Amino acid sequence: MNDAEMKRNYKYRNPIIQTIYTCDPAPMVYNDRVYLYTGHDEDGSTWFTMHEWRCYSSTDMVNWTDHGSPLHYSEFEWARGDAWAGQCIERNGKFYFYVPVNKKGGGMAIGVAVSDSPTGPFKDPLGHPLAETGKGDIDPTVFIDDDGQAYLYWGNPYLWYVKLNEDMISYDTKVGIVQVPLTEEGFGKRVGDSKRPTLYEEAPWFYKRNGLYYMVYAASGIPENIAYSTSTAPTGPWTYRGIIMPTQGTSFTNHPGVCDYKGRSYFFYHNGALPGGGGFTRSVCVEEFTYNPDGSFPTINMTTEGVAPVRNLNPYVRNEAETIAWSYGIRTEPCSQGGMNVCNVDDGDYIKVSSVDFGDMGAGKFTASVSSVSEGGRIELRLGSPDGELIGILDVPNTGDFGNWKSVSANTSQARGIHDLFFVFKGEGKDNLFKFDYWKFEEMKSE
Ligand code: FUB
Repeated sequence: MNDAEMKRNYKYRNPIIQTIYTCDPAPMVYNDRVYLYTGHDEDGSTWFTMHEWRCYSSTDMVNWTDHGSPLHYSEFEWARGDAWAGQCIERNGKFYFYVPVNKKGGGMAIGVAVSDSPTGPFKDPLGHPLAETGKGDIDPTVFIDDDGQAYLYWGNPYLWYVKLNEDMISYDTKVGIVQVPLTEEGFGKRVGDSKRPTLYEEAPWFYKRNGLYYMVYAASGIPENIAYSTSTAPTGPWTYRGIIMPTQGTSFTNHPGVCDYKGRSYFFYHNGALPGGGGFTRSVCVEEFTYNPDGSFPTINMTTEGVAPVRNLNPYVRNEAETIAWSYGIRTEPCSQGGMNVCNVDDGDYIKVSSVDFGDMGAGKFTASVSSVSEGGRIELRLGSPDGELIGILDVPNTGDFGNWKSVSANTSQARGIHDLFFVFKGEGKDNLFKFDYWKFEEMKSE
């Protein structure tokens, strides 16, 4: 996609994050909400230049709220960089984020960071790696079985696991670090690479469904596809089951994350679809799928349509400006009022919020928290598209400072029913017009 396509492709739902490059998706369902942890490819990267992880969440699978960065590699005092693919899991109200980082002395190792909140901040409780073999310690995946035993798998080119102790920050040293036998029966046969005789490459995603254990992983070398193996036990033996997602998109890596939410199954992955995108500037996408009756995966292809909303958005409560289905031009940043806000708002940029349910009474008033150091600008409220029906215009004044937030309101025409809502930013051709933290509609009052 180029920049012009990005602007006009407001009907797309993939990639699900447009404000930065994201990769290595790891969904976690907690308290009726899907949290999505991702890596962050820095703009213009020509290598896996990644300093932090990012967190997003959604209750409808189409509008994603940006929670910023819950963890930076520098939290690990022993690390020097490479915030690569991680996964977070909840246990007894605490959140455990397993990640690979590059050690100060060199070489990747698996660390763990802990938080009381799914959005962080996460802290390193150990001050040293949780696990390392010295042989490709990347891409940890974690799962807690029904009997309470937690397993951590990881690795490229080898596949390792440990049985985590109940504290989730240590493992059973009597069992130690176990190397999974990468057999042809278990992981398929690779031709032409004597060092990697099976299809297994990296990025394992481990979980259980209906008594069957699944190992979904990046496979077949570069460029990667996504394949999977299953087992009737958490530690194998594994049976190779085939390719789920063929090699597609413009990223030579891919990385799976699978979850169920509201009775539907979702497959997260990454590609290079955003403008400037590619193997080191990737973007997370999601597809809905249905398991075959025998528990096997269907083939899942990358799409731009993505997934349908599983519920509508209520505009009559506070909504974060950084809750976004699709956006053009804008960025997000930590907000001086807490949380995140939308920034880099230039004339012509827009945000789409999907499936907004204005109800039968309809909206009568719109209020937003904004700040500006210039003469400000306008937020046009439109339905259906960036040039769709205009239901109101909010004038954003100069608030004197970007840190000086003001609540401003505008009357709106009586929008009723369910619509995609567009915030279209206007400012006579100017850049950096204002910042936008949150918004809310009020219902039209009955006479
Ligand atoms: O994002 C860096 C690396 O690329 C990950 O660790 C791999 O899974 C691949 O996606």
